[in-house]
Amino acid sequence: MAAAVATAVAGAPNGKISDPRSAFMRAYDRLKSELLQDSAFDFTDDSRQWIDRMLDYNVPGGKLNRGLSVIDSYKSLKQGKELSEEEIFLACVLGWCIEWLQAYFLVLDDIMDGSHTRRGQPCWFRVPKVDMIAVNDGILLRNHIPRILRRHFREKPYYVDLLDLFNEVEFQTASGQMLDLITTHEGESDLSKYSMPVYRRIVQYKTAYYSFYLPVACALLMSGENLENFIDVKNILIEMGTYFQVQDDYLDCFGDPQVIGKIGTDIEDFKCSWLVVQALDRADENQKKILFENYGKADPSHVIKIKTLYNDLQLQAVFLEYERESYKHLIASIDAFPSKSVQEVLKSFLGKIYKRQK
Ligand code: GPP
Ligand code: MG
Ligand code: MG
Ligand code: MG
Repeated sequence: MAAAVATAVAGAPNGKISDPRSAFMRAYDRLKSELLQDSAFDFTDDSRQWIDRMLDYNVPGGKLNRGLSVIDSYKSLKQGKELSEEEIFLACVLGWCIEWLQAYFLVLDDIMDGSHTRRGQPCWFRVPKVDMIAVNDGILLRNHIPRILRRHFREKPYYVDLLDLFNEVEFQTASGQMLDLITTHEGESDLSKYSMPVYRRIVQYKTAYYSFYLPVACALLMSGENLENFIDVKNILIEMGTYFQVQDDYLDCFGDPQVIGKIGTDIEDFKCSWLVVQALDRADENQKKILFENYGKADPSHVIKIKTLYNDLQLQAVFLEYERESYKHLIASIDAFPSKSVQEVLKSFLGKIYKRQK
């Protein structure tokens, strides 16, 4: 798998993109400076500095998997043909639009989840003098996306489809976030309402569309494809996105905060996490009592009781088995695709997340 990841990052030996990551970072600098010169807003020195710092703090510091996948996927769809500088740059721009979208979601999600750290630093709203200005920064991040798209894609035949795609995916994600938040209220009055179908619906909407479908859909639009012809691809990507969020939930409890860059809050927040759904499924009456009495409480003594119960129920082993099975199932579904380039896109994406530790 390490080799697959290396190829995905460095590009196939016959391709022109020898180092997509550095091309990608150069595109970030250009997009940022364009936004800072945007004549629609009369920047003062202070306001320019605020945006500059806010962008650097929130946009480029993640794994960049989503953004880099646009370039990677576009390259596979071109079946080894050399990409022009222009094509590489445009794929990078779409990749950054997804990273901007992600930054917008994370700034607001961290407020809603009461989180403390993100990507190894305090959440943006916890930074001195930021506080609830972070809400407006989230709105600004979101508004940067159509400005970037207009500047670079306005003349393209697929411009309207791109705008529509970003709007649709944002709507799906916000709907998923709503399900995540209101389900938590239902769980507080009756924890036994948490089940696998409830869980799957939340994560499909809050994570899978924007993290998995969106990068590939961007690459397809750039290649001149009609998204309506790729419903099967979309369904596999949603499956992959669900697996990715199960990993996120697992790492929230069992991951190393130094490695994942964030301190988990799912137990304290009463979240409908994959772990609590599995625990409810396996617990006897006594263990259920422990869950009902301790889940969703901020005090560390309660949290530790939940973690001990997760260990007693061997949820780490349950997760490893789930991971193996999901991988097997996804590979089999991908292999059933007639198009080799679509297979390559999907396998490369899966290779980036399989057994991830962060
Ligand atoms: C991940 O949930 C989902 C999102 C980040 C989407 C947020 C959507 C909004 C409209 C704000 P999570 O809370 O498990 O993520 P993390 O563990 O990274 O905090
Ligand atoms: Mg969160
Ligand atoms: Mg959340
Ligand atoms: Mg999480």
